[in-house]
Amino acid sequence: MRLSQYFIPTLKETPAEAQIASHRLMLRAGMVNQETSGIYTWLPLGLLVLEKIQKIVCEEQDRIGCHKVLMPTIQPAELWKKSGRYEAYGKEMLRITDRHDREMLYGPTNEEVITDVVAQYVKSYRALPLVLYQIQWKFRDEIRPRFGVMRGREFLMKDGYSFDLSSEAATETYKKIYESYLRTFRRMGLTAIPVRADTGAIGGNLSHEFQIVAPTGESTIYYDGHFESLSAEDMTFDVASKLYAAADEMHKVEECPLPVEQLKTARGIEIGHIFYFGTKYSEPLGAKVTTPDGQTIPLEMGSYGIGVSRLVGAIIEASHDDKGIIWPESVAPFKVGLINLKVGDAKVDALAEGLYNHLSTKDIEVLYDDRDERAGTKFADMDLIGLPWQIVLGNRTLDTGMVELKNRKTGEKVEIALEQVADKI
Ligand code: 5CA
Repeated sequence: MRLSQYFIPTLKETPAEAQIASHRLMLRAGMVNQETSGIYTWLPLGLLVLEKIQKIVCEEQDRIGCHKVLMPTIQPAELWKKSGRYEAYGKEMLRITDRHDREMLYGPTNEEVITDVVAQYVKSYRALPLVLYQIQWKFRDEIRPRFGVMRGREFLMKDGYSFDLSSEAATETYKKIYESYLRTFRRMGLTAIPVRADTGAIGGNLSHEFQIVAPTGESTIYYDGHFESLSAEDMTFDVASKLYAAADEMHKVEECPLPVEQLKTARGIEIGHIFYFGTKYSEPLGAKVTTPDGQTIPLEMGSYGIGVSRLVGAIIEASHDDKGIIWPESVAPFKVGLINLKVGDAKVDALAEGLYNHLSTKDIEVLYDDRDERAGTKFADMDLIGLPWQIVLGNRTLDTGMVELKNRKTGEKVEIALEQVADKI
């Protein structure tokens, strides 16, 4: 992509309303625009990151055999009256009336809709286990939307729903998804700590939140210091769930078994939340199947959320410096920023164009700064946008055939022959 033709409305000034780094950086880097409290337009650069995150989430869901669907954002109130949540959900639910005076709502979550679908089509144990998921916008009229996309009112969630015959089978599914979540977050450069949690408005008896440690997190978490020494391979359900880790509300109501020196307390950002709630929805919504011995019983269910749009902010909280964002390669909007310091010089332009085309044919995503701007502006913008690699071409490239290759994360710069830079990346 050529920056001169692109749409990245970067800001020089730090927006006054933004209290935390990720919110400031997302506004300054031109990733989102706030329309009204907690509601955002995703601009091109922000959308690229949002899409990369979605792709990783889908790949990991598909890998463990979940099936993708797409449910509507607008739901009939009737289903929520059946489950008993229509009144209970309170003011956080955006209620809508259609032209025929029918009560509708903008979905804050989708247990009712998916259970209704499964109730209609799944009649036998042979169809089980079944996990359906979607990535869809949700609306929650949060009392205090804040921190940009981290606590929005309209936000993008991956929500998955599992259906099993027995509570043992449902627990196995829960474990499988728990482990898949750790892998999903790791691919985005995040180490998530699964903490036991309250089930809140979703309900049920087993629940974990996936938290990343960040000073700006909204939750307080308590966990065993041994978590920090667990390697990725050790992070299985059986190992991790034996270590003490609890979210605030949970920690208050139970005995903490750890000696104080082993207990860590930190602020955390909740990037995912999973629930096992048995027949809470299947019973009232009539999702029942026949068992091998001919009985008819309600399905055992769980639900599994990932805050897809929140993750964009969370990744920035975990990875930035005073110059800007530092994208992990897996979610970076482009892999490389190509900076031409001599725009207008026919020879340097030709070299830069050549490299831009070469990188593009190798499927390396490049943002080419071909603007006629001062070097300082170009460097500052590229650091702000935070692409993993920067390549700088200028007078020296003409003299020596060398370009400068900079790693955004380490700051390390090397001189390298122009022909070799694509391979190096
Ligand atoms: N039905 C279940 C799981 S499918 C559910 O709704 N779970 S949840 O309420 O915990 O939400 C799932 C995830 O969405 C959270 O872990 C969080 O990462 C994200 N999330 C929740 N509220 C917001 C919000 N206001 N803004 C941005 N992300 C949010």
